[in-house]
Amino acid sequence: MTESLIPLVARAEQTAPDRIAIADSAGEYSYGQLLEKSHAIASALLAGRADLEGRRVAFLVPSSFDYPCVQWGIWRAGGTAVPLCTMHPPAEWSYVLEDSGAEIVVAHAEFADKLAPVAERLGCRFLRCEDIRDHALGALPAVEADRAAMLIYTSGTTSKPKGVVTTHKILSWQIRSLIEAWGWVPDDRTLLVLPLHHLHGILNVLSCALWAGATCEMAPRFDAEETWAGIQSGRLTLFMAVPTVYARLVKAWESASPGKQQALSAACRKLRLMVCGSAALPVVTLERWREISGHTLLERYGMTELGMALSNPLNGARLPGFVGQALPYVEVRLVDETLNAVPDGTPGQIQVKGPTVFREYWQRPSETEKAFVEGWFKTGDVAVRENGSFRILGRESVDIIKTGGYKVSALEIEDELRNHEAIEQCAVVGVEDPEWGERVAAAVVVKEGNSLSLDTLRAWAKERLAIYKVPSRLLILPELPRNAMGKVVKPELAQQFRA
Ligand code: MCA
Ligand code: AMP
Repeated sequence: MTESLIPLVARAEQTAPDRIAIADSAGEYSYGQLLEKSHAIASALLAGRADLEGRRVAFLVPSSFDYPCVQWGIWRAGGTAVPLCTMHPPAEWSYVLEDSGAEIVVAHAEFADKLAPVAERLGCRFLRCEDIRDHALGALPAVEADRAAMLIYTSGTTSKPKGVVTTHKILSWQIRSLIEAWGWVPDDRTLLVLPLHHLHGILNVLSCALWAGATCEMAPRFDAEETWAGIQSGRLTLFMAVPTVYARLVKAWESASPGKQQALSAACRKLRLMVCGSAALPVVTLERWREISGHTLLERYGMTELGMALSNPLNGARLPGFVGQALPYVEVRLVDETLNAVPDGTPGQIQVKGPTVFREYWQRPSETEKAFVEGWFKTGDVAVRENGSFRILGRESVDIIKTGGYKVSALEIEDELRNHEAIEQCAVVGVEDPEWGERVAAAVVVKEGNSLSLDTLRAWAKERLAIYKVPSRLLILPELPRNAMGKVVKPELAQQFRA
């Protein structure tokens, strides 16, 4: 058979077929099995066609061996993979299916009954994982590396999430950069505890492991006790997560008996690397983790549009509060409003260029155009460089909130809350929190004669929004603080929550 043009698949074809690629709660699966199952799924998706020609295929599969089988199956059939989130309510799935124009939807048995009506309403072809994973192997198209591989939805300064289009070539540069920087080898074994509708889990953990010919253990979701058990197994060499996960692991360690604490700490020392990112790692968490595990977490900075851009070194000093330097194949500049490079010690916007940068926002040409200047992607994040290392200071927009490592848009949440029958006006802000980084906080003016509690608002919002977008703080105010132009003064509102 001819070698796949999809770089990640081609790597697997060169890996010994009996090497273990994935371990999940049901067992262990080799690279050979991954190639065979993804071929079977690709054949079922094609259903007699020669090539899906970039058609979007959405899939809802929990973190398990089935996930890469379906993802690669979509790729090998020539489709664009659109991952859906297992925790999302149907309203969020519906938005992604509609916006991406998904033609086919694949669901794992656990979610099929909930997703089928959404897919059918939108006229998508609906397939159950168990019906396609053993399909007869057919001919596969030649899928060039320039073809779209993934559409990942990310919130931004617009109300609704946008689809970030990454090609196979871009994804392969994003992977190569991390393989080189963090020294992935075939003997590595990692544990994936992150959701698989975002890049951190998809790229840094799953795809890097599979590129390296290493093994990825896939947990269905993060659980502090089970993650500690994974670390204690002595099998792992690498672990990557968001700051909230490390904060939870610290909490679980602190509630263990002294004997258990000692055993857990000793187990951490068997790992060669522990990485943290997706949101600012509080220095207190870094230090507490160092006391517990003996590891200085390697903090890095990334974005759905870029993969990873900045990283502390694998070998060499990792500075608390800093995210290090540009990764291989990534160019990074810090500029002021006039696009002049700022000197060391002066804040500027992070802008990024290189083969790892995404192609476009799906069907949003003007948003794509606005996101770049002189060929550089404008991250909207502000940083300073000190002694050659970058320190993130924050974001230019108050409307972007990072909570539990998830980026959410205050505008999207406000738009949804305005549909609540008791809400007259509302404004959403992020409020600092030691566990979540930031919490989603809503200030509301209720309509006359109505009342609203946090519990009723949360129950209502959970039907419409992802759990991490649902406000966990509520302030009922007689009026919102506004400036002379009538615009809500969000910093003042955030201050009221802090008070
Ligand atoms: C859930 N809860 C929250 C939040 N999320 N409360 C406040 N803020 C939140 N963000 C509440 C739920 O409502 C629930 O309460 C209770 O917490 C437990 O919910 P659960 O879903 O079980 O939480 P969890 O599973 O423990 O979630 C914690 C988590 C998760 C594992 C840290 O948030 C997570 O997986 N985060 C990672 C996200 C990620 O991968 N981001 C990467 C984006 P109740 O019971 O009352 O309802 S990619 C990126 O950022 C770039 C590329 C990069 O640089 O990596
Ligand atoms: P996302 O759009 O979900 O990919 O989130 C990307 C955003 O997460 C970046 O633009 C940053 O604001 C934030 N981020 C990622 N890593 C870090 C980090 N190490 N420190 C601070 N912020 C980070």
